[in-house]
Amino acid sequence: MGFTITEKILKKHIIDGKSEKGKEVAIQIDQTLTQDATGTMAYLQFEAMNVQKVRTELSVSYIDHNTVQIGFENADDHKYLQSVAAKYGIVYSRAGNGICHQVHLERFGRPGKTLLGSDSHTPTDGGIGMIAIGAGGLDVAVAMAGGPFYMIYPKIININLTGKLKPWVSAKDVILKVLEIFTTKGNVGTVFEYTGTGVKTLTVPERATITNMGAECGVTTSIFPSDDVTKEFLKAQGREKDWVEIKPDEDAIYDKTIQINLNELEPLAATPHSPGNVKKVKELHGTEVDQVCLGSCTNSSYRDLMTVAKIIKGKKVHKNVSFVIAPGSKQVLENITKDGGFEELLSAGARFTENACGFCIGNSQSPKTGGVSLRTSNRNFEGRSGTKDAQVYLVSPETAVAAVITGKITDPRDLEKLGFKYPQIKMPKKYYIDDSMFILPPKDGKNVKINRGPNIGEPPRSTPMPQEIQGIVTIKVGDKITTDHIIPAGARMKYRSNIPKYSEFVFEIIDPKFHEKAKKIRGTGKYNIIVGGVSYGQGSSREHAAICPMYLGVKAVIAKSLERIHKANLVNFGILPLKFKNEEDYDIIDQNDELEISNIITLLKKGEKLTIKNKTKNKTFDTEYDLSDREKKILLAGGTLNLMRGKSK
Ligand code: MIC
Ligand code: SF4
Repeated sequence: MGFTITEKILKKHIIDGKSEKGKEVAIQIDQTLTQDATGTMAYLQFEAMNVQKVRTELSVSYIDHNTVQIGFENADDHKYLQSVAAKYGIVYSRAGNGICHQVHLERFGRPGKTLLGSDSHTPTDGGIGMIAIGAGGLDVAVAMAGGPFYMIYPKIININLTGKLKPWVSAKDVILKVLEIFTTKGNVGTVFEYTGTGVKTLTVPERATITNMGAECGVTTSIFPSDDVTKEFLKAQGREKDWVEIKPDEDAIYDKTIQINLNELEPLAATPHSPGNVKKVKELHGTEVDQVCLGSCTNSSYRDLMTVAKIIKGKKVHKNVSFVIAPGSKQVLENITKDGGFEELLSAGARFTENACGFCIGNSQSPKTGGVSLRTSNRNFEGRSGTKDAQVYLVSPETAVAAVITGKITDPRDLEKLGFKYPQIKMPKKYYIDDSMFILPPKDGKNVKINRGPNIGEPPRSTPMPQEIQGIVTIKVGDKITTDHIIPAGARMKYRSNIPKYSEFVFEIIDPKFHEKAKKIRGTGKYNIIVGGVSYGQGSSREHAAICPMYLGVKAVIAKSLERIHKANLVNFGILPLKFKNEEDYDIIDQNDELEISNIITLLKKGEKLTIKNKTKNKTFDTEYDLSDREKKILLAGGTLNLMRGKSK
């Protein structure tokens, strides 16, 4: 029996556990990446592990999220991160060098290796044939300290691509098609593996757009083969030696195969407020547009920006549209500048922002009240743009530029009727490369002093799991609650290193009084309990969506289903993640109900179901949990840091 690409790479990295679908395995991590918004907490936790130096082949600390720097907080974080990188042997990518995923793909991604990143879009590097997984900062800290990463041995779904994309249709439309098929829920514990004759028609950055947004389906990761196209890309990056061929065996067995004929795809858009609300662009035709944003880690490559530059060349941005561009990296910006694209975009009226996450995370370029914004990024959750009632659509660069020109949502194929030709962009044979924005660590960082500004606190710890939880349902939420709902980013993100302050914003967009209520309840000796619907904790990997609730005294989450990264973060911070055994029981709980969960330690150890008493309604209901023995130990100890401290005593 042959092997899939995923199996081939995992086989070489599994250090504990059996390759049995649905079972937990421990894998060795070759590379890690962090970004500044999750990184500070990850390194504070790493410091608490008392390790002299990172034990990975490569660890990179990127500054790309909080680069707006209003107030001292972000700059303090950056200095802290720079000093930690020097001390512990980590490469530091300075603010301005670009978005972690784009830069990592360009300069460090290696086929056949494993990458763990404290950002949910780490699977971007699956486009170069890596097993690249997003995780909470604490899991990345453990990997940097040489520990394994624990994952569920995945189901592998084969997405077989045939044909070739037609003009005006691009990689974003492929992943939007995948989102239409698989939606944003129900894909936990799965890997998407792309194969087929269509693969060779896609460049590495196009493949990376597809693997990047697999995160929106909630899969563990997505991966492409490493082939001649990969080799060409690495060669153009001056890294041909990093290439190895990886392809599935002819007789590889997949759990399921779906076919996508690239020829048959047409321009698609994700409509407000979920990446899974996919419609044909032609159905949205004519909607007036206020803003178009090109960039983010999804569509900010040389090819994306040059395509738009060549289409808009000689034209001007429509008078009602604000056209914002955030290039993915300094390398992209320098290359489009050398090849004339920058000038074409600038003279058309584009507003260039930093090579950073910027608009995508809502810390700048918020649209006007009720504004329609077309973005090439990957998430359009309500409020994420910084404007609660903004209508954000996710589209390809081609659909984006069509709106820039016409001022309306326009099927880009219609541009031909207006005399536009679809440009064929040649990928550079050799990129202009300047690595001067990376600061390499000294050989021996022992004497480096860590910079700690006043914004940098201690990583908080949880308390051991009690035998009994007497709690109040502080909030009951519906389906598809994202980590952006739980703890917003945007302007609030500057408090990432200050948990007491950041905690004031838990559930801000649903119930701004949540934190006051939660503190009051905890003050009475009771715990807070969150009740959620399907796919609770979608989206970002931010472990603050567990740390801040923990800080406010949340001890259990009961939901219809939980997303992978968030569930792991809950465990890491000692919060019990439970699922309703019968989904209908969700309906017999109301906000403010008092619940009692008894015999927790005893039943967890035995692996038996937990029956919860709703004291307010005088009813009971059963819950279940997917927890390995390792996760149970973490929960009982009150989180990973407590467990590690206990072990090292
Ligand atoms: C996101 O796209 O939501 C983020 C901001 O990159 C997050 C990480 C974070 O919250 O810092 C992610 O995707 O994990
Ligand atoms: Fe940055 Fe947006 Fe990508 Fe997250 S999704 S890493 S905020 S560009």
